[in-house]
Amino acid sequence: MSRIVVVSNRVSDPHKPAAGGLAVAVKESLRKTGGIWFGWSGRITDEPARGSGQERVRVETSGNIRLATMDLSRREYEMYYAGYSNNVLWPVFHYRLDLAQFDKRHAAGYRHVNQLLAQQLRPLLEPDDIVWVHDYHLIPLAAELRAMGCENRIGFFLHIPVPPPLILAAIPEHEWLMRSLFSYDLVGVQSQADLTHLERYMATEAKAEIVRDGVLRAFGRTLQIGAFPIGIDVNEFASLAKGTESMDMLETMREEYSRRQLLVGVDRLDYSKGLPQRLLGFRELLERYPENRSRATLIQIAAPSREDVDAYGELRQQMDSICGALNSDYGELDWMPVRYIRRNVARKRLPGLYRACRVALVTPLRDGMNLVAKEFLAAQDPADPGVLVLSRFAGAAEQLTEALHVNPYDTEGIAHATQSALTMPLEERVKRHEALMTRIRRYDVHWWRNAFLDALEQAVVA
Ligand code: ADQ
Repeated sequence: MSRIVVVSNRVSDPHKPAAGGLAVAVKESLRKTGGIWFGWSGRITDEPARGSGQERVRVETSGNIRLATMDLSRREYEMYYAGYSNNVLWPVFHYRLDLAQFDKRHAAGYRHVNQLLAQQLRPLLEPDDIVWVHDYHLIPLAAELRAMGCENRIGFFLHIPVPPPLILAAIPEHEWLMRSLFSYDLVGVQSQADLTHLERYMATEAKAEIVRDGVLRAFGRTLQIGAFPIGIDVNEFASLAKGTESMDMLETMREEYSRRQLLVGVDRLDYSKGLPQRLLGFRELLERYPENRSRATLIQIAAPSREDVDAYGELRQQMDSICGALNSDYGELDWMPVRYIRRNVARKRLPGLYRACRVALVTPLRDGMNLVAKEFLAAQDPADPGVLVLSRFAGAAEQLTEALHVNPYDTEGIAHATQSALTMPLEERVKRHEALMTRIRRYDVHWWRNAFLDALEQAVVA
């Protein structure tokens, strides 16, 4: 069996809990088989780093995984990570052209860091290694590796959505960027909608020949593309749920909120997650269905994220103001409608939190998949489960058809769906939960890993 080399922007200690879907999934997919995890250490060095070759890579061993990391200089970080990845690719791929800040220097910095990463990774690779590159920070990595003579099988998985071709075409460097995908043997996306957009882009903008479904040819190379919806580790989550931290959390919540119906949202504080709209939807619920006043409490956990990007600072202020107004307009001496907590919750406690809640509001404006939706369902008591209110614009909506789907821009729609969730009879809750769990179990993180790697091994390379 070939060794797996995972490359992602950030490498974190596999034995420490991580927020962020990618870290969770990569850890869970490498833990069983071992291999190399290569990428940025997360550290920024103030001195511009010099030199090439091996000198910037640090290799540590953590169980059966070798962690190969390098630091970035402040300038590299600003151009590649904050500048291009988070101010161009993240907003555009989430359909937010209004938030994109195009700057040629950032595009050059992005390319430079991808070159640098390829240079550092190249000597670590054995000829039989299978390389699995993750996410939008590293789109041109395979092209850089190929330019250095690397002939390994290389696959790429995009964790975020693929927008329609004309939105992608707004990126000034889109031709270069998307062409570089042809250096991979397999490109995986989260959903059928993403796959359709990718194929249409390749056919119309890159003039690729569609050899057959999922196989494209252009620039002298054949590329296979496919949808591989990411899942969670259901068993690991179930055992977390039985752990003391989770049980303590459940008990604390039940004591603290014994007379309330709880709703929960758990997200990174990111504009793609639709948090202000969700809070306004909850406000609308209290307005339209006053029986929920003094009764329903929304617990919104939001982990701070990318705080050096302007749009995130604005979102933080917006949330402070919406939550403040909600609590002061509707709150009573013995009841606050929203508990807004801007930090991470320890992963071990999450199942207990989810289980204490009757409804989860997962209402992103756009999301590649959204693992919180799946975690919430996996944490429920099958005999008395909670209800998932899910944005139709989350990748997860394609799979989780028995959730209550909403348009996250429609605050009244969120209010009505939330009311249906809060009042749904037990029998219907159980039925929906069962159907959803069958799919979550079947398409778990192991399925995702195996389906992607099998397809990569079998991809026609030419
Ligand atoms: P994210 O945008 O980070 O991931 P998501 O899929 O919801 O979004 O994953 C978040 C993960 O981090 C979950 O495991 C969740 O439990 C955890 N998490 C989030 N906020 C937390 C908090 N405040 N406290 C503790 N834990 C928290 C990207 C894409 C998604 C895609 C994943 C995986 O944007 O669409 O589903 O990658 O591919």
